[in-house]
Amino acid sequence: MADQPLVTHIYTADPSAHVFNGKVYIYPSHDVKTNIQDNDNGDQYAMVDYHVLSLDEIGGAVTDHGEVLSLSQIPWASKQLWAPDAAYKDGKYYLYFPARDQAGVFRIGVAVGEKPEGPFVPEAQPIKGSYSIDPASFVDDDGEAYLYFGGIWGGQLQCWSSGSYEADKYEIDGEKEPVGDVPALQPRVAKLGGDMKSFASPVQNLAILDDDGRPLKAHDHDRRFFEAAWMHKYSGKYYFSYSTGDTHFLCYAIGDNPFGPFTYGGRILEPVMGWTTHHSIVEFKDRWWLFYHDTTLSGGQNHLRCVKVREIFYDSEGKIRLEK
Ligand code: FUB
Repeated sequence: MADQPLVTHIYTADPSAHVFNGKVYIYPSHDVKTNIQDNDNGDQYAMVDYHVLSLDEIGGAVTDHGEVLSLSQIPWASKQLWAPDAAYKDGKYYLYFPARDQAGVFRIGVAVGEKPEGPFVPEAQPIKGSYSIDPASFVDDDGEAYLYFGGIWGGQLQCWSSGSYEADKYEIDGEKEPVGDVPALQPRVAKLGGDMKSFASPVQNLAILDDDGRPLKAHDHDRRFFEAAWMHKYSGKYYFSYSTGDTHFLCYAIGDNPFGPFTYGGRILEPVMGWTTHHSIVEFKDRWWLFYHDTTLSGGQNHLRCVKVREIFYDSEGKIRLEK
């Protein structure tokens, strides 16, 4: 199982794993071939639908439930169905997904299903107040739900520093994000409403602090947030994990509540084959699992990735380890 793609009949990426009804369900991106050359805008990630995968056992057979939502069904979206996530509440399943709207601006949509494997019916409009990419939902033990999101460069988070969209915010200075000894861009979080289809709080910045309590700096590309948010809870603590993008690490930070602040905790995974790295963390049958992707199945083509899984462990201080 270790280091083997979960499926090889399609290319998959950005795996968001959840346990529903005693099974592991994976909500991945469905990568497709394209002639678009790789660029920093991510235009080569030209995905047009979603599939859902499920497993009864880690290491067992993987079921592909087929296409559960396609771009053609989403009235507001123009292209690029990027990393999705799913949540369950009160008998319904919610698929959260980013896509560019008709103006080319990334927004986050939601689609509703009766079963974890879909199909999912999209809302006519994106979530009001949403922007950028990589939604990660988190339903806390008290039933309150949150949506984490954001991704810089192609994911456009840098365009939202002022709260409204500025297409060329940093490119004016020939940069793509803040530089130097200033705070790095921060991921976003909002509380989800009881309908799971709207924000019930203002969108907030999520602070990731160093050991001295200062926000991570823009120059700190080994640790600053880039994209691929995930939230899980372990031993009463909130773990916010993410990709550092151009330095290709998966990192995590620990906090005492879903809004943070979070203190940088370390790396989960070193760079994999391929530019992007993305993940989710889930407990299944009393063991903890890291779902991630790389490009081994396509021989290293950045936009043709494959989802994998490996076990992770926590040491006595709550640090995440790849080995016991
Ligand atoms: O799959 C498209 C984008 O690549 C995702 O949204 C990012 O997290 C990166 O994995």
